Amino acid sequence: MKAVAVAISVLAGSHAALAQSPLQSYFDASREGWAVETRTNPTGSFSLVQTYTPDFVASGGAEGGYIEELDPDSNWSFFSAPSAWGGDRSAFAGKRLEFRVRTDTLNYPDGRLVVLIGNGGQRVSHATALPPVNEWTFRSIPLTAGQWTIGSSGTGTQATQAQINAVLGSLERLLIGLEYGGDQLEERVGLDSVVFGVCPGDFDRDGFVDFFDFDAFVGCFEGGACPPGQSADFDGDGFVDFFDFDAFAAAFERGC
Ligand SMILES: [Ca+2]
Ligand SMILES: [Ca+2]
Ligand SMILES: [Ca+2]
Ligand SMILES: [Ca+2]
Repeated sequence: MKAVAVAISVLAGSHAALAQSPLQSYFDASREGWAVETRTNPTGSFSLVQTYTPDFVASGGAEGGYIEELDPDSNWSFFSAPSAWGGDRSAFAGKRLEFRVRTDTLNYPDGRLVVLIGNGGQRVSHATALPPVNEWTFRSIPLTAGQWTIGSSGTGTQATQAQINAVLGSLERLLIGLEYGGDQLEERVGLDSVVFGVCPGDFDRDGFVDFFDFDAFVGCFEGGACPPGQSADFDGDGFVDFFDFDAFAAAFERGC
């Protein structure tokens, strides 16, 4: 009993040290407060032009429901996280932003852009690889130096960790690009399974890396139920095999 009590107190202690659980949108039943914003050129002032309401689609997402938008105008379009995701997110520094995206058109690359805007308008941005057409594609972006540049165009001067932390510390906007077609009303882009501030080893997405994650991964790997938005294909190469077990074990050991 004493060993159990010690183990529980160790677990409780590690939990108390973690300030914030990841923010998550799986769009099971609604658009969960997400919007679409169009903005002027990311290489310029990147000013807000107009806000739209994306469509909620009840099935056909990466898993279950998702949100979707037919590019509404000739500006640069982004999915915009709910305002409740803003504020002091400094606890997410060093963790990750993950999501799944799908586009039916690919002739304009700015949909790759992910932009964080801080209080006072300072911006950092990341350019993902281009997704394949018509396939849900997983993105996992570390909130660390080397992954983000200053400004909104995903190019140019690398942001330092201090600059990333400053934006996360007073976050105003989290924007995920959908501008994958040169014309308006051309590309239809979907978004699903967004997780902000997650550690890869936190398989059950509760904010802690602990034995429950190991248990959840093994259950999922062995063909049982997986946590929402999760798959046993941990390394994302399209196959479930021992390499996924290996990749998960490494992420588990890294912790949070
Ligand atoms: Ca979903
Ligand atoms: Ca377009
Ligand atoms: Ca966990
Ligand atoms: Ca795999």
